[in-house]
Amino acid sequence: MTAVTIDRVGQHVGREVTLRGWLYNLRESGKLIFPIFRDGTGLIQGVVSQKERPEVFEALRGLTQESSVIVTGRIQADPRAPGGHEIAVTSLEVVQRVSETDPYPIQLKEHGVDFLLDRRHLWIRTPRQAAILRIRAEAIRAAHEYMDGQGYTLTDTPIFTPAACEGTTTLFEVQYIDDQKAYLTQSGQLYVEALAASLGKVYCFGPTFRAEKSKTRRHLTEFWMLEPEAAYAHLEDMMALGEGLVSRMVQSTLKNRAVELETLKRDTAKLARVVPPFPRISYDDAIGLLQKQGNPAKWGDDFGGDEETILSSQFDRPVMVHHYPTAIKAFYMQPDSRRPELALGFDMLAPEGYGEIIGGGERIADYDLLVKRLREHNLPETAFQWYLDLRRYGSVPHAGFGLGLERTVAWICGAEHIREVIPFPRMLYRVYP
Ligand code: NSS
Repeated sequence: MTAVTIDRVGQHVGREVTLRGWLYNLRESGKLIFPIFRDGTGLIQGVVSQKERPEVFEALRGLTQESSVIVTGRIQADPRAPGGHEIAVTSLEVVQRVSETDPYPIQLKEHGVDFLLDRRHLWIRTPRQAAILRIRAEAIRAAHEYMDGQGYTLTDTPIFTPAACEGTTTLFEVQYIDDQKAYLTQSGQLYVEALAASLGKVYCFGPTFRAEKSKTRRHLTEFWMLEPEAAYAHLEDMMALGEGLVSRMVQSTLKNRAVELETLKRDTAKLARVVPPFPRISYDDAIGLLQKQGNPAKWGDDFGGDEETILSSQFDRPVMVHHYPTAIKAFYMQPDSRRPELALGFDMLAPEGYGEIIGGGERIADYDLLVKRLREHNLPETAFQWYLDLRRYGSVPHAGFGLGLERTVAWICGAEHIREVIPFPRMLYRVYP
């Protein structure tokens, strides 16, 4: 018997096939049983009549949710069935029967989020979670495709690092071999800067870590970041690359994951508008805009979630805010030569209150200025000698950014909280399962 997946049953109408998966739900109606099976690619309803298949009927009767099963039956088109097809089951093998006394803990009803997070290893089986994970995979695939198409070479940066990249307050310290200390990387940026001087245009895409003490719907302690870096590139180049990358991720998801977006009941009209050009506003103008909306922000303040939400709600696609005050940005940001109090940096804010999805800009290329900044930020110069070498040997203007994968996917999915869009979220007070 041909083993097929549920997403492909449409090609087997009228034929008998075998599906391998799990019992998702069961409805008994007199002499008929309607099981719903899932196999990771979708759901399909089955039908079994007691009269025609007494042995299958008995095997299914009372079968517990999430028992694993191999099902053989004839595929029939049925416009009323979810997915448009039904399987008339002719035989059934129970691979593992979930015990009646220890039933599957996640029922087809609402559960509290802590209950679900404690059972994340099971929660990921539900259709909503599976749809999110498929969208995440599509967003990653589209991102790689876009970056490759732009001539960027994928390079992997280390996870154990000797120093901070994004401030010392969120560093995870690990005891390295013997009594050496190391830190989990906050960003691959410093290393892609070195790689850009080797390969020209590069990007890394990997896990990054921040000991975030904030418990918000936008923060994880372990998240994935895509970080392009290009030699001889400037702020404007990175804003153009960022808008191209984000629109490709969104448009590819719309095209290739329409079923999953439907499962999530995502308003796709909002996503369809996400095409270049994205609006760009200066920090100066952003402050003016906030004040006009009655927000108390004043020049020099960094933006928090509230400010980001107000700013992004003015636009129907992501907005890029550029030229922030140097004082509130990272040590490596290149100041604008015309107004050195401003940095050649930008953030991209997603619509619908999802906040900052990209941060980046131009890096300091000058050796002396970089040393000065390291000192101002109290960073250990010895750990940065290799980074300073990049300014000693053939320094060039260069720029890049970091795109937070989970924030981007949370927005694409319309997810309420970032924890749903990574298979096993790591957050303040949560490293289980
Ligand atoms: O701190 S960033 O704004 N910038 C950097 O790390 C640069 N070193 C990147 C670069 O230029 N190569 O972080 C970049 C993005 C930010 O816009 C968010 O989308 C995401 O990383 N981010 C996070 N996502 C989830 N959880 C947390 N805690 C988090 N922190 C940043």
